Amino acid sequence: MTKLLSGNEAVARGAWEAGAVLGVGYPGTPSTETLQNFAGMPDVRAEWAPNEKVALEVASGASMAGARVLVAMKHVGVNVAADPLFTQAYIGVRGGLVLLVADDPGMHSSQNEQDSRNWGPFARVPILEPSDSAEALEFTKLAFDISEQFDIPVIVRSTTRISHSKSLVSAGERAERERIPFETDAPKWVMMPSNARVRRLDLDRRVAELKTWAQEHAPDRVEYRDTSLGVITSGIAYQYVREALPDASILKVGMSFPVPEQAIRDFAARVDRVAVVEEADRYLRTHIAALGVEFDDVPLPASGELSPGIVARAFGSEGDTLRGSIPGLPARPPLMCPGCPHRGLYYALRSVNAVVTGDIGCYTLGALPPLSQMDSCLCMGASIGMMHGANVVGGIEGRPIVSVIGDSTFAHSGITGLVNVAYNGGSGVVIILDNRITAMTGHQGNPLMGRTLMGEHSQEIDIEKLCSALGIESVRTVDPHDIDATRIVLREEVKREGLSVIVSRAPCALIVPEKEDPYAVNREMCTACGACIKLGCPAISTDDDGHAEIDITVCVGCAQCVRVCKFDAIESSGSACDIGGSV
Ligand SMILES: Cc1ncc(C[n+]2csc(CCOP(=O)(O)OP(=O)(O)O)c2C)c(N)n1
Repeated sequence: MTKLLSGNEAVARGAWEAGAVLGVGYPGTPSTETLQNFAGMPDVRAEWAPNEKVALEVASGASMAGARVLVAMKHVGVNVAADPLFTQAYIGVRGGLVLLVADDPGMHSSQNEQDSRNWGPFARVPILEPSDSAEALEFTKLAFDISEQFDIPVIVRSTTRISHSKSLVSAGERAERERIPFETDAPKWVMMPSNARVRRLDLDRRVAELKTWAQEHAPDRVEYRDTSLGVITSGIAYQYVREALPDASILKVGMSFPVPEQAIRDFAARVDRVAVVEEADRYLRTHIAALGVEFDDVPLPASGELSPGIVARAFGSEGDTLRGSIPGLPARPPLMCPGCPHRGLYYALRSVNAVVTGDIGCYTLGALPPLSQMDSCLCMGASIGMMHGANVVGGIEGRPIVSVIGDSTFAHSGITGLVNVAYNGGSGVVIILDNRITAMTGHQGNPLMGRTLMGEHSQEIDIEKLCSALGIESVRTVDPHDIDATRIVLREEVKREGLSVIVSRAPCALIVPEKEDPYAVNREMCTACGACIKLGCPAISTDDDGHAEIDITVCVGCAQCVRVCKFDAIESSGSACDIGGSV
């Protein structure tokens, strides 16, 4: 059956066809839809874990129990999961264990750029690299077979363009598999030094066997056309090479670890000139150079995404490019939505002149003008540790240090940071922005709000009780839409000695079932003071005289602007002006 699927959908389908019974992961663009799609397949269970490390550990247990299991995360998630990943390679698997890792070259929605092919030689795990959805499905199925045949976890590496673009796949049936029976096997599964030393050597043996197998069976593809130029490429870069250099011969690497050494040598021997086109790191180039195979080092960018145009230009031709900015277009920076509760919290935060250690989520947008209330953003969970680090070296300019962290991020890796501050007797104000959802990645559930990926209700974690259980004396809750009340609590807490937590709780504007009536500006009362504009709400703009205007089609009636207006110039839209019909 032919279907039009995105790469993420195809990986989910491939895992299902391969008989995987469990999918587990943590959301992260561009990987998120993989698990969401898997969750919708019959006869499977799928779970969001609080973070990627836990996800991989759950997968490890499922594999030990003999089941096939898919794990999905974005590239930075593998950093979090690296601890179990490296040792899982020593242990190997019982049921096949496949890890979908989606990289984000060009950082469309990430804090850094990483080339996950490097995990291959680093952790000694095989890597398969699809270049379209059909391969995403086929390679995922193959990955499960390789995993069980060579007793090893396998990475399927995708990138944004593979994960998010749709192409045709040939969908098959699900292979119903018998569960592999559990056997007690401590030398394999208990990684204490004496066992690990043995498994370390065994891992090298398994990778060597895989390398031999791969010479015949790896999903690499050779396409001979004009042999004056032979391009070695992989993943999405293959598509760009086909478009930019339609006559070139191509070796498309499908398994990027172990690197297909013999295939590279054979290909290089058949073409006059070899070039390598790869996105992100010099991964293939480093390995090919180590083989002693000569190639033309064409000028490719060292970071960011490739495109057909970039590839064409690297080979000296003009090359069209569909991408790139069109001159003269106004910039459209990302914005918090109208009615976003984070906005109210940041507006209130202005009043305490704090150094704010930030974290990752929609609330990172508080770093942008006009709010400009974030001084750092390192990685998920870092806000609390950074606050503590800055405080224990004597603070910063005598200013209070406040950390801001979202609910999903707090569950991901903030709790341990908070335990650390409590344990070490640290100080500072931790603000947990509890908008009842993992908003930034598209509204996934998380342990603090108690809805699972299968749509079940589960125990909602009580943040206030959790913090109290850590011995934190001051744990307060505010409604961030109520800016004055929030400001009062912030002022009190930054003056307090020691550690305190403020839970800023109001649901994400996109999950509030009923919108309130919109507001409008009474021009007679408006003094053009600009206070409401400083909220940075997309519904508020100014006219030529500097008076505020509210777009009633955008306003959701959160009333934050009403609260910051000292002149009572913002009123219910019905009473302030004729808005011409119902809204
Ligand atoms: C290690 C890692 N995993 C996943 C992500 C993707 N990611 C960025 S923010 C975020 C969650 C944000 O949710 P929350 O903390 O609740 O804040 P909100 O967006 O709801 O304001 C996720 C999953 C990431 N950046 N790093």
